[in-house]
Amino acid sequence: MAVFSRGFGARRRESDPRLPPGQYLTEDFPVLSAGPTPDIDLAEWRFTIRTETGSGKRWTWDEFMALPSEEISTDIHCVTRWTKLGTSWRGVSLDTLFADIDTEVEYAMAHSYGGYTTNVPLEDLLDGKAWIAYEFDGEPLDPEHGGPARLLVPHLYFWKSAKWVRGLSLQPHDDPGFWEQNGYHLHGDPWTEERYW
Ligand SMILES: Nc1nc2c(c(=O)[nH]1)N[C@H]1C(S)=C(S)[C@@H](COP(=O)(O)O)O[C@H]1N2
Ligand SMILES: [Mo]
Repeated sequence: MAVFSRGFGARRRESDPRLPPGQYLTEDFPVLSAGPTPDIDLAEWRFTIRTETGSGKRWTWDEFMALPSEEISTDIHCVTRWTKLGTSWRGVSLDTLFADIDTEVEYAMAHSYGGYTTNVPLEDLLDGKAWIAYEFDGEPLDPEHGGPARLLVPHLYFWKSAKWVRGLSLQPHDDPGFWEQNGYHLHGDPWTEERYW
Protein backbone atom coordinates (compact mmCIF):
# COMPACT_ATOMS: atom_id res chain seq x y z
CA MET A 1 0.00 0.00 0.00
CA ALA A 2 2.74 2.42 1.01
CA VAL A 3 4.67 1.67 -2.17
CA PHE A 4 1.58 2.27 -4.29
CA SER A 5 0.95 5.66 -2.58
CA ARG A 6 4.51 6.82 -3.17
CA GLY A 7 4.29 5.95 -6.84
CA PHE A 8 1.03 7.77 -7.18
CA GLY A 9 2.47 10.85 -5.44
CA ALA A 10 5.49 10.92 -7.72
CA ARG A 11 3.30 10.68 -10.80
CA ARG A 12 1.15 13.56 -9.62
CA ARG A 13 4.24 15.71 -9.08
CA GLU A 14 5.59 14.91 -12.53
CA SER A 15 2.35 16.00 -14.13
CA ASP A 16 2.26 19.35 -12.30
CA PRO A 17 1.47 21.90 -15.03
CA ARG A 18 4.01 24.30 -13.49
CA LEU A 19 6.85 21.85 -14.20
CA PRO A 20 8.59 22.43 -17.57
CA PRO A 21 9.62 19.35 -19.59
CA GLY A 22 12.62 17.43 -18.26
CA GLN A 23 12.55 19.17 -14.85
CA TYR A 24 11.96 17.78 -11.34
CA LEU A 25 10.64 19.58 -8.26
CA THR A 26 12.87 20.48 -5.32
CA GLU A 27 12.13 22.12 -1.99
CA ASP A 28 15.80 23.05 -1.50
CA PHE A 29 17.45 26.16 -2.87
CA PRO A 30 20.69 24.80 -4.39
CA VAL A 31 23.64 27.17 -4.79
CA LEU A 32 25.28 27.19 -8.22
CA SER A 33 28.21 29.56 -8.67
CA ALA A 34 31.02 29.36 -11.21
CA GLY A 35 33.42 31.15 -8.84
CA PRO A 36 33.74 32.51 -5.31
CA THR A 37 31.07 34.71 -3.73
CA PRO A 38 32.29 38.30 -4.05
CA ASP A 39 32.42 40.49 -0.96
CA ILE A 40 30.48 43.63 -1.93
CA ASP A 41 30.51 46.82 0.17
CA LEU A 42 27.12 48.56 -0.12
CA ALA A 43 28.87 51.95 0.04
CA GLU A 44 30.71 51.03 -3.18
CA TRP A 45 27.88 49.12 -4.87
CA ARG A 46 26.57 50.65 -8.10
CA PHE A 47 24.05 49.52 -10.69
CA THR A 48 24.62 50.91 -14.17
CA ILE A 49 22.69 50.78 -17.42
CA ARG A 50 24.92 51.78 -20.32
CA THR A 51 23.42 52.28 -23.75
CA GLU A 52 25.02 51.71 -27.16
CA THR A 53 25.93 55.42 -27.31
CA GLY A 54 27.75 55.33 -23.98
CA SER A 55 25.07 57.27 -22.12
CA GLY A 56 22.87 55.72 -19.47
CA LYS A 57 22.14 55.76 -15.77
CA ARG A 58 23.80 54.76 -12.52
CA TRP A 59 22.36 54.22 -9.05
CA THR A 60 24.03 53.99 -5.66
CA TRP A 61 22.59 51.51 -3.14
CA ASP A 62 20.65 54.29 -1.35
CA GLU A 63 19.26 55.58 -4.64
CA PHE A 64 18.31 52.05 -5.61
CA MET A 65 16.52 51.42 -2.30
CA ALA A 66 14.51 54.61 -2.84
CA LEU A 67 13.03 53.25 -6.11
CA PRO A 68 9.58 51.66 -6.06
CA SER A 69 9.89 47.92 -5.49
CA GLU A 70 7.61 44.96 -6.11
CA GLU A 71 6.95 41.61 -4.49
CA ILE A 72 7.50 38.78 -6.93
CA SER A 73 6.18 35.26 -6.46
CA THR A 74 7.49 32.95 -9.13
CA ASP A 75 8.72 29.49 -10.07
CA ILE A 76 12.41 29.14 -10.99
CA HIS A 77 13.97 26.55 -13.32
CA CYS A 78 17.64 25.56 -13.43
CA VAL A 79 19.08 23.96 -16.57
CA THR A 80 20.54 21.24 -14.28
CA ARG A 81 16.85 20.18 -14.06
CA TRP A 82 15.63 21.38 -10.67
CA THR A 83 12.52 23.54 -10.47
CA LYS A 84 11.50 25.38 -7.31
CA LEU A 85 7.90 26.52 -7.14
CA GLY A 86 6.51 29.66 -5.52
CA THR A 87 9.68 31.52 -4.56
CA SER A 88 9.21 35.00 -3.00
CA TRP A 89 11.36 37.98 -3.86
CA ARG A 90 11.41 41.76 -3.60
CA GLY A 91 13.06 43.85 -6.25
CA VAL A 92 12.92 46.74 -8.68
CA SER A 93 11.30 46.08 -12.04
CA LEU A 94 13.53 46.58 -15.06
CA ASP A 95 10.65 48.68 -16.46
CA THR A 96 11.28 51.17 -13.64
CA LEU A 97 15.01 51.23 -14.35
CA PHE A 98 14.51 51.66 -18.11
CA ALA A 99 11.96 54.50 -17.76
CA ASP A 100 14.46 57.20 -18.86
CA ILE A 101 16.70 55.04 -21.05
CA ASP A 102 16.80 55.81 -24.77
CA THR A 103 18.05 52.99 -26.95
CA GLU A 104 17.73 51.73 -30.51
CA VAL A 105 19.20 48.27 -29.88
CA GLU A 106 17.55 45.04 -28.81
CA TYR A 107 20.04 43.14 -26.68
CA ALA A 108 21.57 43.42 -23.24
CA MET A 109 24.55 41.87 -21.53
CA ALA A 110 24.28 41.53 -17.76
CA HIS A 111 27.57 42.06 -15.90
CA SER A 112 28.27 40.86 -12.38
CA TYR A 113 30.78 41.63 -9.66
CA GLY A 114 33.26 38.79 -10.05
CA GLY A 115 33.14 38.84 -13.86
CA TYR A 116 30.11 36.65 -14.75
CA THR A 117 28.14 37.75 -17.80
CA THR A 118 24.96 36.57 -19.47
CA ASN A 119 23.13 37.86 -22.56
CA VAL A 120 19.39 38.59 -22.57
CA PRO A 121 17.26 40.25 -25.27
CA LEU A 122 15.56 43.44 -24.02
CA GLU A 123 12.26 41.82 -24.93
CA ASP A 124 12.86 39.32 -22.11
CA LEU A 125 13.74 42.04 -19.59
CA LEU A 126 10.86 44.49 -20.08
CA ASP A 127 7.06 44.42 -19.68
CA GLY A 128 7.04 42.93 -16.19
CA LYS A 129 9.35 40.02 -16.96
CA ALA A 130 12.50 40.87 -14.96
CA TRP A 131 13.70 42.52 -11.76
CA ILE A 132 16.81 43.41 -9.82
CA ALA A 133 15.98 41.45 -6.67
CA TYR A 134 17.45 42.21 -3.24
CA GLU A 135 15.20 40.20 -0.87
CA PHE A 136 14.32 36.52 -0.76
CA ASP A 137 11.59 35.22 1.59
CA GLY A 138 11.40 38.63 3.28
CA GLU A 139 15.13 38.71 4.16
CA PRO A 140 18.07 40.47 2.49
CA LEU A 141 19.27 38.25 -0.34
CA ASP A 142 21.92 35.82 0.92
CA PRO A 143 25.37 36.52 -0.62
CA GLU A 144 25.63 32.97 -1.97
CA HIS A 145 22.34 33.51 -3.82
CA GLY A 146 23.56 36.78 -5.32
CA GLY A 147 23.20 39.37 -2.56
CA PRO A 148 23.19 42.26 -2.28
CA ALA A 149 21.26 42.16 -5.58
CA ARG A 150 20.78 39.84 -8.52
CA LEU A 151 19.00 39.88 -11.83
CA LEU A 152 15.78 37.82 -11.72
CA VAL A 153 14.46 36.64 -15.12
CA PRO A 154 12.32 33.73 -13.97
CA HIS A 155 10.74 32.82 -17.31
CA LEU A 156 14.22 31.80 -18.59
CA TYR A 157 16.55 29.15 -17.15
CA PHE A 158 18.09 30.43 -13.95
CA TRP A 159 21.61 30.91 -15.35
CA LYS A 160 20.22 34.11 -16.94
CA SER A 161 19.50 35.48 -13.44
CA ALA A 162 22.97 36.94 -12.86
CA LYS A 163 23.96 36.99 -9.20
CA TRP A 164 25.85 40.04 -7.78
CA VAL A 165 24.70 42.02 -10.80
CA ARG A 166 26.37 45.38 -11.33
CA GLY A 167 24.88 46.49 -14.59
CA LEU A 168 23.51 46.00 -18.06
CA SER A 169 25.14 47.11 -21.30
CA LEU A 170 22.93 47.52 -24.34
CA GLN A 171 24.21 46.26 -27.65
CA PRO A 172 23.12 45.63 -31.24
CA HIS A 173 23.99 41.90 -31.25
CA ASP A 174 23.09 38.94 -29.04
CA ASP A 175 26.70 38.17 -28.08
CA PRO A 176 27.11 35.11 -25.84
CA GLY A 177 27.85 35.56 -22.13
CA PHE A 178 29.83 33.24 -19.84
CA TRP A 179 27.77 30.02 -19.98
CA GLU A 180 26.54 30.74 -23.49
CA GLN A 181 30.17 30.72 -24.69
CA ASN A 182 30.51 27.37 -22.93
CA GLY A 183 27.62 25.71 -24.75
CA TYR A 184 24.46 26.91 -23.05
CA HIS A 185 21.69 28.11 -25.34
CA LEU A 186 21.70 31.79 -26.31
CA HIS A 187 18.11 32.26 -25.11
CA GLY A 188 17.19 29.60 -22.51
CA ASP A 189 13.41 29.10 -22.53
CA PRO A 190 12.64 26.18 -20.15
CA TRP A 191 9.28 25.41 -21.79
CA THR A 192 10.92 24.59 -25.13
CA GLU A 193 14.04 23.15 -23.46
CA GLU A 194 16.50 25.65 -24.90
CA ARG A 195 19.31 24.09 -22.82
CA TYR A 196 22.39 23.80 -25.07
CA TRP A 197 23.40 24.68 -28.59
N1 LIG B 1 27.36 35.99 -11.04
C1 LIG B 1 26.88 34.75 -11.24
N2 LIG B 1 25.57 34.60 -11.46
C2 LIG B 1 25.06 33.37 -11.66
C3 LIG B 1 25.88 32.24 -11.65
C4 LIG B 1 27.26 32.41 -11.44
O1 LIG B 1 28.05 31.46 -11.44
N3 LIG B 1 27.72 33.68 -11.22
N4 LIG B 1 25.34 30.99 -11.89
C5 LIG B 1 24.08 30.96 -12.62
C6 LIG B 1 23.47 29.65 -12.60
S1 LIG B 1 24.11 28.50 -13.65
C7 LIG B 1 22.36 29.39 -11.85
S2 LIG B 1 21.52 27.93 -11.98
C8 LIG B 1 21.88 30.37 -10.84
C9 LIG B 1 21.91 29.74 -9.48
O2 LIG B 1 21.44 30.64 -8.52
P1 LIG B 1 21.41 30.16 -7.02
O3 LIG B 1 22.82 29.82 -6.62
O4 LIG B 1 20.83 31.29 -6.24
O5 LIG B 1 20.53 28.94 -6.97
O6 LIG B 1 22.63 31.55 -10.81
C10 LIG B 1 23.10 32.00 -12.06
N5 LIG B 1 23.73 33.27 -11.88
MO1 LIG C 1 22.55 26.74 -13.68
